[in-house]
Formats: sequence, structure tokens, C-alpha cells
Amino acid sequence: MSSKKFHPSALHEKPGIPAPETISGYAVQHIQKFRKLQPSANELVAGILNGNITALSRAITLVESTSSAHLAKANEVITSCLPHANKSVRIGITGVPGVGKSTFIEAFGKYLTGLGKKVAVLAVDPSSTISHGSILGDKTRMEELVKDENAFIRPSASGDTLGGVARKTRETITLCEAAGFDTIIIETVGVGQSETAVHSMVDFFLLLKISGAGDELQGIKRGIMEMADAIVINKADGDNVKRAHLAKVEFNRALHLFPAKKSGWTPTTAACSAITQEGISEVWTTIEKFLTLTKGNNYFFEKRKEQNQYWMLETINEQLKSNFFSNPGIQQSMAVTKKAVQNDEISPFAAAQKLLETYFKKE
Ligand SMILES: Nc1nc2c(ncn2[C@@H]2O[C@H](COP(=O)(O)OP(=O)(O)OP(=O)(O)O)[C@@H](O)[C@H]2O)c(=O)[nH]1
Ligand SMILES: [Mg+2]
Repeated sequence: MSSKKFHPSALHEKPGIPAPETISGYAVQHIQKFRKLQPSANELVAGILNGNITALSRAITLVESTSSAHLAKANEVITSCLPHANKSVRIGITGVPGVGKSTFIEAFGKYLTGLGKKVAVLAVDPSSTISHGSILGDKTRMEELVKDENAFIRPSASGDTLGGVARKTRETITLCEAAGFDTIIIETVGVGQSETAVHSMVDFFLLLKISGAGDELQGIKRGIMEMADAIVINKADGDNVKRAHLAKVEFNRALHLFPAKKSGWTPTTAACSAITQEGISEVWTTIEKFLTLTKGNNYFFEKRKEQNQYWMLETINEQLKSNFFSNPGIQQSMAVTKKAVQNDEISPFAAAQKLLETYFKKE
């Protein structure tokens, strides 16, 4: 053994350091064998449909890959999974940093697995593009859920653009559903356009808030209020209970000023504590009511169809854009043209036209 070459895998022994007795040689061999295998698309699909988490994770990694070699395989896996997806409820959760999203998802997720549901938690976090971290990196907030065999937690994909990150999450939903997850929770932080992206991939959109100093509506974007199917005031515990209930009343009043929703659903407000778990089950009851209403009036199904179309168009937009901006010829002309535009030598519109023409001629 000690003559062995250095190998980066943690499963290999280093010269001079014997493996602890607790490590089974058989298990090591088995894991190493499995790791080396590059399963085919068909094998991945079979694994996913069997509820195999390793296969699911590998397929997600494939979807998240930026290598064009992986794209065809990823698409094949997704296409085969599609007929087995869709049987789920997709819930979006947003709220500013610190509002308690992760803690809420831990409590809510545990409640749902307690009801016999299989819960997948995904995230759209555009900041992970920069920091390479993720809002779900703090898995410690989801200690119990992480251990739950009926839960699957996947941090946000990273990518160059929000559109790219969101698309990968949208595709991951399909994979999770095919693997038997019937409740999909997607967390996002209230940054930029990420809420809009998440809203476009979920059935129910939940806005988490905390009570402020009586000026609840300050600083809250109208667009987010409009998207919300429910506003839940978190941290309604201890000294906060009374304020949380006042905030709830204020939000309720504000929500009534918005025009009626196409879904026929009147957005609700509630207070809860992710820590004491007070009010958590009520959030699920609200979602169930929403589902009964919107499945009854067909809105649920129509919206999913619309969302599918939206993602097709979004992907085209996204890829055209990234193809254009990463084109070396365009990058070169762009630098020169930008200067010309700055100096008023050419109008911004004419310059754009010129660059686009160059690009399409190149294709
Ligand atoms: N008192 C009280 N504290 C809570 C509750 N929910 C979350 N917290 C606390 O609030 C802090 C932030 O909670 P997180 O769950 O990390 O919040 P988050 O929204 O996921 O934050 P980011 O991931 O940074 O966006 C933590 O210290 C939690 O313990 C609650 O219901 N009551
Ligand atoms: Mg968090």
C-alpha cells in the first residue's frame, strides 16, 4: 500500500497513514466503482424514476453544467423525465435577508414530511453567481430537514445571469418531480428580478415579512405585493406577537387595494413563528385552499402551460443574448463602437443596428 502513488481522492490511503478499522474496504471499493461510472442518460432517468437521490443529484449537476458536451445529455434526461413530472405543488418563498426564510422552510418542510409528503427545496440566488456561495449554504438552519429522508435540499445553481440560474432551477424542478417529490419549495432573496423569475415557475407565491415599527408598507416593492398569494409575518413570538398581528392587519388592508387576481384567489395574510412553529400548519391549509380553488377553475393548469411557454421564450432570449455578447468578433467591435457612441460619433440605435448586423452576417 505504501508504494502507492498520491491520489487526490479522499477514499485513498496516504502512504504511511493506515485506514481506520471502521472503514470497510468493500464500501470503499463500491463507492469508487460507482464514482468512476458515467451513467448514460437512460441509466440516470431509470435512477431518477426510482427515486434514487444519487442519480437525481448527478442529473442536476449535468443540467447545471456549462459544458456544451453535457447539454445534449441533460436535455435527453429532462425530456424523458417530463411525462413523470408535473404532479406536484410548487411554492415560491421570498423575503429580505434575515426575515427567516431558511428557518421557516425548515419548520414548514418538516411539517410537510410529517404529513407524508416528499419535499424538495431549491433556490434561485443570483448573488451566488458572485460569491459562489448560496443562500442555502447555511444548511445549519435546516438541520432537521437535511437529515429527513423525505426531503431533498439543493443549493442555488450559479451562473452568469439571473436568467441562466433561474432556468437551471426550472429544469431541476422537473427532475425532482420525476424523482417523486410532490412538494417543491423554491427560496429566493428579494434581490433584483429574482422574485419575478421564481414567480414564473411556481403555483403559489409566499412573501415572508417581519413586523416593523408601524410603517409596514415602507420600502416594499409594489410588484412583489402584487405577486404574493399570501403574506406571512414571521417571528410572531415573544414580545413580537402583538406587533406581528398589527402588521398582518395593515398588510391585509393594503392587499385589498390591489385589483382582483386572475386566479380568483384573494391573497391572505397570516402571522407565524418559524421557531415555535405557531401558525405553520395554517400556511399549508391556506395553500390547500388555493389549490382547491385554482384546480377547480382550471387556473392552476392554464398557468403552468403559460409558464412553460414563458420559459421557452426566456431561454431563447437568454441564449441569443449570451451568444451575442460572448462572440469574440462582437466583443472586439463592441469596444470600438462603445467609444464612438460615448463621443456622439454614432447614435446608440445605429450602433446597435450595426453590431447586430455584423453578428447575424457572421452566423
Ligand atoms: N424569534 C424568531 N427568530 C427567528 C424566526 N425565524 C428566524 N429567526 C431568526 O432570524 C435569523 C435569520 O433567519 P434565517 O432563517 O437565516 O433567515 P433568511 O431569511 O433565510 O436569511 P438569508 O438566508 O440571509 O436571506 C436567525 O437568527 C433565526 O434564528 C422566528 O420565527 N422567530
Ligand atoms: Mg436563508
